Amino acid sequence: MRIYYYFIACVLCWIGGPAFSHENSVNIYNWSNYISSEVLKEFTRETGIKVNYTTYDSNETLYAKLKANPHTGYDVIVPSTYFVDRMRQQGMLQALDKSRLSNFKNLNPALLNKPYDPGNQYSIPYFWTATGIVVNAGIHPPSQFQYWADFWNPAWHNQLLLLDDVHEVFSMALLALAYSPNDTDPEHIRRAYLRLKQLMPNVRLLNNDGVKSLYIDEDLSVGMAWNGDIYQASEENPALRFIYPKEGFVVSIDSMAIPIGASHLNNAYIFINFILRPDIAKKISLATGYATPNLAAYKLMPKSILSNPIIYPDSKVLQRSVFQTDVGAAESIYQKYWELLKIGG
Ligand code: SPD
Repeated sequence: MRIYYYFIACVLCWIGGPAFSHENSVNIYNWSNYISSEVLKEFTRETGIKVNYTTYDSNETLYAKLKANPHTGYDVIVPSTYFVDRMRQQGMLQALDKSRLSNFKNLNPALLNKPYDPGNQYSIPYFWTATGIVVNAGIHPPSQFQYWADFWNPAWHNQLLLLDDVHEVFSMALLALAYSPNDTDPEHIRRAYLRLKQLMPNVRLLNNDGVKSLYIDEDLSVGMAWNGDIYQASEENPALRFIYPKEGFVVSIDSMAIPIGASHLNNAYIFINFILRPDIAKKISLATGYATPNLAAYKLMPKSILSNPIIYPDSKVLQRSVFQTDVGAAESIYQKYWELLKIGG
C-alpha cells in the first residue's frame, strides 16, 4: 500500500504538480507582487495550513499551464475577468459553494455579478486593477504623456517599456485609434496591429514581472504599467507618476477561483474566506497598492490610501475606464498579430 502511494505521488510530481503532498497544505498560484509574506504567515499561524505559493506574470501563462494539465494540484488561482469567463466556459473551474464563504458578504456589490461570471458562481474578486502610463518626472515632464498616442512620438526611440500582454498592448493601440479595447472586428484589430508595428522602434522591452524594479532603478523612464505595481515602485522612487490616459484605459477584476484539479478543496475555501476578511483584505491592499473589492475593509483603511489617485482614480477619471472582456473567437486574430509583432513582422 505504501509503495502504491509513493508511486502515485511520483507520477503526480512527474506530470507537473506543484507540491503533491498529503500534508495539511494549500497550493496558491497568484500574480507576482500580489500579497505580503506576513499575510501568508498569519494564515499558517491561525489555521495550521502550510501555503505553497507560486506566481505567474500573465493570464496566458496561468491558462496554458492549467490547459496542458488540469491536475497541477493548484487549489486557488487568480485569473482576470476575461480569463474567468474563458476558463469557466471551458469547464476549467469549479462552481463555488458560497455557504462555505461566510466573508463573501464583505464584497462591494458594485463589483459582483458581472457578465463575465453571472452570480459569481466561479470567481471571487481579489483586487481590481487599471492599466496606464508611467513616467519618471525627474526625466520627462508628465505633460508629454497624457495620451497613449504620445508613445508614438519618434523622440522616444527605443525608450518604452510595454507590458508583455497581448490584450494590454492591443487595448492601448485600439484606444489610440478610438476603438473599443475589446474590439472583435478583424479590420479594427488589423489597423491596431499596423499602428503597433509603427510603435515598435520606440519599444525597448516587453515585460511584466520586472516592471517595478526597472522603474525604481531608472533603467527605464516611461511606458505602460498596472497601477498597483507603480504605487509600489513610487514608494521607493518618488519621481514616478502614474497617468490615466485621456483616450481611456482598461480595468479588470482579478478573481480567486478553484481549478477543477484542486488537490486541497477544503483548504482552498479556508484560504479564500481568510482573504475576504476585512483586516486581511486591508493588509494585502496596503502592501501592494492594488484596490480592494472588500467594502468592509474600506472602514479600516487610511484615508490617504482611499484617496490615492493611483489606486482609486476618482469618478471623473473612471468615466474613461473600459472593463476588459473576453474577445471570444477574435482571440486567434489577436494572437496571430501579436506573434508577428514579437518577431518583427
Ligand atoms: N503584478 C500584479 C499584476 C496584476 C495585473 N492584473 C492583470 C490585469 C489584466 N488586465
